[in-house]
Amino acid sequence: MEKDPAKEENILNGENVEENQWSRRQFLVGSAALGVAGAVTLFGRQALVDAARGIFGSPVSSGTVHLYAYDYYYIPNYMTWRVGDQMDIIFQNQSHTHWHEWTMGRHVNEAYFQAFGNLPADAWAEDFWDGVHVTLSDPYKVDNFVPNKAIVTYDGPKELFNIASGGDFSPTLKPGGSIHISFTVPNKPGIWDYGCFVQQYIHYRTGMRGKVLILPA
Ligand SMILES: [Cu+2]
Repeated sequence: MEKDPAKEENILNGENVEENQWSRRQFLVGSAALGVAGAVTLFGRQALVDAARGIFGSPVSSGTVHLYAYDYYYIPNYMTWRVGDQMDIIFQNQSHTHWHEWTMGRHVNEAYFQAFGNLPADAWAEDFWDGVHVTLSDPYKVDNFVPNKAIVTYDGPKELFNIASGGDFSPTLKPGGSIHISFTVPNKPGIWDYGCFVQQYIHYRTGMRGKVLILPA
């Protein structure tokens, strides 16, 4: 799809402070990020992220994107999508020990952070996947999948997806698990957050989160 610099400019210079900051942000992406992933233990996760942000730009990611879950961060942790583009997210849990999920939305309910015991599973006030057509395929070691209000097509036997209810749209993978999520980027431009709320939001609070900038068509 053709870029529209004017519309892109509107997004980047919007009234939202967070959106204004976006143009200065860089992000971890693709094979280059994988190459430095091994250095995490040496330099620390935050240093790595900061360094990578200074190195890479933020091109539009259309087509296939590999999204990796580690303890406790995602690679990439920044993505740029464009309304109307076809996306194929291969979500893969690289942890050998931890369950991880992928949720996406806006306005995380931070009141839950101070809570104890069983917490509500719907952390986002606004679930990005509400009303979005999604096709799931190639499930492997899926702990459970919550469709919430997405319109989901399951490619293959449904029982493999361990469909659950309650909370935000969220594939949760066992260690080593993976799932393929296909969709057309809906008309929801702006900045969205993603994160993992496993273990009473500890993963999210520890830094297991990222952002997607969605540009208008
Ligand atoms: Cu997690």
